Amino acid sequence: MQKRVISGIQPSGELTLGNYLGALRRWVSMQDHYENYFCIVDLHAITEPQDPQELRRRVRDIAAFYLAAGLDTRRSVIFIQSHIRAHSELGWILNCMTPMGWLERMTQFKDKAAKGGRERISVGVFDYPVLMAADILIYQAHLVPVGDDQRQHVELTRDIAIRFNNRFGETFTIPEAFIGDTGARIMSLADPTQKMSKSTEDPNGTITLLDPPDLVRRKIMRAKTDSGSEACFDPTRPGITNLLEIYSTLTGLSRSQTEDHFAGHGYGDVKRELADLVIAALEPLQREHHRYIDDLAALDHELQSGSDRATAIAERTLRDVQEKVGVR
Ligand code: ATP
Ligand code: LTN
Repeated sequence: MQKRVISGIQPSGELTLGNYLGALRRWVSMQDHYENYFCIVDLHAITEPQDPQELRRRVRDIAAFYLAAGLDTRRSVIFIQSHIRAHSELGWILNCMTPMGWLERMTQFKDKAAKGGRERISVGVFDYPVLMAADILIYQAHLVPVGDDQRQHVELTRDIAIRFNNRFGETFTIPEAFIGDTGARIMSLADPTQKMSKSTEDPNGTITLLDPPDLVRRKIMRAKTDSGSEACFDPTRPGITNLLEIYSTLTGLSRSQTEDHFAGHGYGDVKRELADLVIAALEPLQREHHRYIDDLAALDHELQSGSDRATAIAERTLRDVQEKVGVR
């Protein structure tokens, strides 16, 4: 039996190069070896305020990118999280078994609480990891391919599953985070100490998957680097390190091969070559994306059939959990 894989992206902004390298591109490469579930986690996106129309548009936009990047509905179940009610229902049951202290230790929550203030951020932000645990556990997934920022959430999912199994008997598969050696943490081009992220306010730091070539080039040429000149991976020089990291992830070269490639070249050369590389990588993605967006009826049809397949599996787990807990 093939192992099961589940992952998802929030429709909280335009997809970024970080989402592509840390998540989407890896999913595509794993597709043949696993039984795959990939969703668009709209219920997670609404933990922050979203415009309803814009949210609906982005869900389809991301679905189009899933397909454009090469996810194939014959090999992967592609669906929208909110279409499967069982995620929310399992989420509630898991809420009742998760100590608040566990959630208070989540760095994503702590960061958001520090920035937004506890009076402003929603309970959803606090509870976010429990819904994510439900997403994962409901499919009895073995592996969760994500970027480095999600490692702690997958650990929490394991803790929740182990605790449930101990109390009610073997119920959930204990999942593992599956994080790449490269590309797991692409940093902002404007502030390389911060993660590149789709909901950030600084557009110069983020390359989105729909950026036209001239904009990609401009952002990369203006990327913040230090005053050094030698192109090498060095944690004290996060700007150039980030550019080299993107380069090595896209080319498949190791870090030392990347340094050898740029030996004797300055930062300007790295930026020029990287810009060409990123533009070339985005071109087919953008072309295919347009093709899927041009036929929304076909896209919706694919999403509907993904929901049907996902529902069948999710309902089975939910029923088992409800019976064990005594609410069925
Ligand atoms: P937001 O800004 O709304 O938090 P995000 O851009 O961080 O969004 P998510 O939807 O939270 O994206 O994450 C989707 C997937 O992309 C996750 O697997 C996450 O780990 C990965 N990912 C996000 N940003 C990066 C990044 N900068 N580098 C590598 N992987 C990333
Ligand atoms: N929190 C994740 C998105 C997410 C997810 C999931 C990832 C929600 N549910 C289930 C993997 C499996 C993030 O990437 N920000």
